[in-house]
Amino acid sequence: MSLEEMKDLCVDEKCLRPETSEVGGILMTKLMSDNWDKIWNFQARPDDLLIAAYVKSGTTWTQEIVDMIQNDGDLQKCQRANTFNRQPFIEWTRPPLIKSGLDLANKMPSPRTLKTHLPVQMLPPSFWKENSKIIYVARNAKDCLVSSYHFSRMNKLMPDPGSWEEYVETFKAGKVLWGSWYNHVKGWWDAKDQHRILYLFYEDMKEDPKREIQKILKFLEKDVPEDILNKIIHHTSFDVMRQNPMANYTGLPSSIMDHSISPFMRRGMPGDWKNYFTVAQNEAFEADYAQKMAGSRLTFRTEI
Ligand code: PPS
Repeated sequence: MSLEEMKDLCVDEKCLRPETSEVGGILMTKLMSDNWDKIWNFQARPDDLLIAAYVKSGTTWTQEIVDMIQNDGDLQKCQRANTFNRQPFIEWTRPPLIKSGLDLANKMPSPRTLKTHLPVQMLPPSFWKENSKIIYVARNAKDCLVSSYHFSRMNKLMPDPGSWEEYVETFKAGKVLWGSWYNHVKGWWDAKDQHRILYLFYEDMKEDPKREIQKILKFLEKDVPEDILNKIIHHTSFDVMRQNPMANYTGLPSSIMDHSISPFMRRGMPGDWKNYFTVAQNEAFEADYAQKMAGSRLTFRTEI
């Protein structure tokens, strides 16, 4: 479908700010929950690679790194399509604007790389049965919150976030699409030693992309020469990806994602939460965080 055709389809306000409903206590768009049986019964393959993350945790960044690795640093090959068409987002659908991730994945020849934001308990069981490799990326809660607040403002396929103050409470209560951040990062953390899961942190990737890309290479059992590794680091840096129309979501019509409200590639920096949280909001957030994360050995850096 051409961009012009997509624009015409998007004039219909009904496609914007979707209805939501819950599956297993997790908020989803109604389109996702109506499609849940198909999502749950999705057939993974043993050579699938799944990139899993809570929303706004560095999914697209990891997708680009993986695609560059799989294509040995060939930029042209990585420009073949938008991120969401290169690596199907299995649970997402918004017909007729965005092709169903399931349909795309089902038609894709192996080996496939797929994306999900599902919490671990909602992952289609075939991924466990087939023992597919999974890369999970986690990002500290406060930066995730800030990023998803701005994303929800600019992306009309997300529920309206309301005011900043309202959104802080909505996030803490986990009443956002794909559910609670706290349960998501803990759930995948607890699963990581029982399955083929590489658990990465956004802050580590920012601090030392070379080290983290090398972890991905090892996990994928790939090796690339030093010059290709440096090319991958450069091409997947925030400043370069921000200019890459195949990774920065500017290919979608502005009636869907309005980058003038807030660009998809917005700030890309750990610690940006300090520009938004008041002292009182931060104190309340920390107290609530300590309760929700009590008993977990999982720790995050909120700045680097
Ligand atoms: S989504 O829509 O949930 O899939 O979003 P996701 O890709 O997980 O997260 C988007 C945030 O990641 C930032 N980003 C990057 N940061 C550093 N380096 C690179 N290369 C990079 N690519 C994307 C993006 O800017 C969003 O974060 P914020 O804080 O909003 O800038």
